Amino acid sequence: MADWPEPVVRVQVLAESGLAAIPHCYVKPPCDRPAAHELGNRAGGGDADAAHDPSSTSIPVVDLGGDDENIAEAVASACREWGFFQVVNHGVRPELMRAARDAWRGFFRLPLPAKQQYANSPRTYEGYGSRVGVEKGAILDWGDYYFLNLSPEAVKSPAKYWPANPSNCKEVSEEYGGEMVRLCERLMSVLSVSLGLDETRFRAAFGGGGYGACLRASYYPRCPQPDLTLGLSAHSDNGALTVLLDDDRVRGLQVRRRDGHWVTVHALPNAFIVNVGDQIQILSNAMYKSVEHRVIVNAENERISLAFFYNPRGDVPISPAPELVTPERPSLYPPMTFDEYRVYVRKNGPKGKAQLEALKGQGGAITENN
Ligand SMILES: O=C(O)CCC(=O)C(=O)O
Repeated sequence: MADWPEPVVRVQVLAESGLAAIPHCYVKPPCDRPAAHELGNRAGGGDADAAHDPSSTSIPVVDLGGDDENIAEAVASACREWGFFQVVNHGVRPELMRAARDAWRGFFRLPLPAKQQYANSPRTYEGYGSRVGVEKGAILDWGDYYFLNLSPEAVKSPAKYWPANPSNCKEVSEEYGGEMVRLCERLMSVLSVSLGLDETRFRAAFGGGGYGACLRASYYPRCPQPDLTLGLSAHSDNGALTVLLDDDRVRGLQVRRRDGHWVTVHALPNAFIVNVGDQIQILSNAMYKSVEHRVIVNAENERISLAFFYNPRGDVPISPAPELVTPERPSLYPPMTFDEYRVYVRKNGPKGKAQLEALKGQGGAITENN
């Protein structure tokens, strides 16, 4: 996996060329395209999707400023119903949230050559990228991104991957990452307690303090045919927890509700969107499920988001917590390390939840053929 199977085209360059029709390699099969009523939503404007889709509701809001029992109950209910929730009163300064978003917006606004020097490869994904997965001829997503490892120190992205411009990008991203770790550690305690376990249980199972942390800044340019494509295909997140800072102006994230409908997330001002990843599904023996989500794009506005991924230590085998395994609910997943799991998922690119489902009932480790 040393290089991409085809020349990489920056979606931003395509979008800025003013083309009227998107190239064929971005056209999704009809079953994966957004429905017309889903494309009418813009933050700051009316609630077009709610108006057209009477079943539209948004993900639950959890107030982290409340009392511990209420927080645990709200998180349990959100995880069972949605696998997604928004947090408010989370303690992260709004100025830092704004600065992080602005720094990455600044990066994507640089001229192409300034960005190209950070072009990534499928070996580590670190840097400026425009695709996930190395399948030749794959249908691609309408978005560019920047990916960085923040932690642990041993795998932290080397200096050459940190954009020198905007000049505060590294400093702000590191400070932001530190706040995200603090928030995720709190959420991990809440998740443990919400399943009747000791508050340290989840963190211990994921390797104690040796967590991994990554940041993905996604940039979704304007798209002349948003009805034919997606900014990011349906997927669940492969790690433990994801904390997303949404664009403050433009919506795009959609979550697949239990009835199969896609619901567009309306982020509250200064809220974070949290979702559980595949590793929590495995550890909780599917009491909490990682939920598919995707991104729609639009013709009028670009959109930016910052996803922070809190992951288990790479070399610790993860399997359902014995306390959550019973004769009626046997262990659903074989032990596997997060490093093995990540290689397996990245090789195939976003495939909804098919990859995690394929592991159910398997007795052994992941192989290249899974
Ligand atoms: O841009 C978004 O809203 C979602 C990003 C996401 O799902 C991801 O990076 O995994």
